[in-house]
Amino acid sequence: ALLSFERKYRVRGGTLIGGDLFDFWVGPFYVGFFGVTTAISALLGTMLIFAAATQGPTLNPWLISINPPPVEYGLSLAPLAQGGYWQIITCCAVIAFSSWVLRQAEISRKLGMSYHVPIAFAVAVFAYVSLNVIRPLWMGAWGNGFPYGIWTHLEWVSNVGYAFGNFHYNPVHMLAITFFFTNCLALALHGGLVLSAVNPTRGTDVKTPEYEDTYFRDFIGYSVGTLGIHRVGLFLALNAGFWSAICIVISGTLYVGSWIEFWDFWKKIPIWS
Ligand code: BCL
Ligand code: UQ2
Repeated sequence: ALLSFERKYRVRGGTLIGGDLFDFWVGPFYVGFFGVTTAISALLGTMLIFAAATQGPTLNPWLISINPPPVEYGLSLAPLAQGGYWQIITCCAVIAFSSWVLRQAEISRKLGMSYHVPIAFAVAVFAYVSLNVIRPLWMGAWGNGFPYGIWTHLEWVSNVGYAFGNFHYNPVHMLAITFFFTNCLALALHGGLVLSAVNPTRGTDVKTPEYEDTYFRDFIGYSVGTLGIHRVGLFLALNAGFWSAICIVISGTLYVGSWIEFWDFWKKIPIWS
């Protein structure tokens, strides 16, 4: 059934492609052209994961792994059982994730809102694409992508991490981690502040945003503001994903060798060397 407020927002138009053809809802979900492409590619990709899993040596969910082709295959199309499944599944994933971005954009347009949500999710998609498309292309072999498996993707991270000496020495990895941790601090402050305002001392009124500002002015002499904290949060979150993508895409491409040795330039600066 249509809820009372839905009539106001379930408006026609805003589609990027397909005109009115897919401009409808299924239950609570907006469909659109990109709802159809998401559904098809996500379903096909998922079914191929199951198909590939049944061809593998184990059905233990923790150990199932769909591997990219061996590096010797370079950038060629591999037989299904030697990484072909991985290649098709990766295609399905890229189509599904990009369709999801574009569906978010259509919903933004339909409601006359800005594009913050699709832009934000596009950064996550960029991180995925840099891992399994851009970096393998740049290095000349699909075999450099990560495998689809719970255990094996962790092993990939570990192996790739140590292949560059110690990934903790990668300065862009440091930057990405710092954004993740700062984002965690910002969300803890924000969540804590809002919940403390709406859960006041028993028998007293819920506190207004002025109280939230005052809390931080009393505490650290500054309040970034109720709108400002959301800008800070989005900034931190997007930078976390973005610099993650950069830290891995430059490893083995722009920068080869050990990230530990990268810092030799610092030790060699004439002032103290
Ligand atoms: Mg490290 C990467 C932190 C130690 C090697 N490392 C990362 C980054 C992050 C991080 C900055 C992963 C996040 C990311 O990419 O998000 N590493 C980190 C920390 C430590 C650490 C905090 C620590 O020690 C405290 N790392 C180490 C050690 C090395 C090491 C030293 C191993 C020995 N690290 C590596 C390597 C990599 C990282 C190698 C990377 O490749 C990785 C990185 O930067 O990747 C980019 C980005 C987010 C995504 C990629 C997710 C994308 C999601 C997509 C778009 C949507 C999925 C939809 C889904 C399928 C649908 C689900 C269905 C629904 C549930 C229904
Ligand atoms: C704030 C404010 C909010 C908040 C938070 C602050 C009233 C509800 C958390 C305080 C935030 C500051 C000082 C910035 C923190 C920055 C980093 C990089 C962690 O002032 O306005 O609104 O939720």
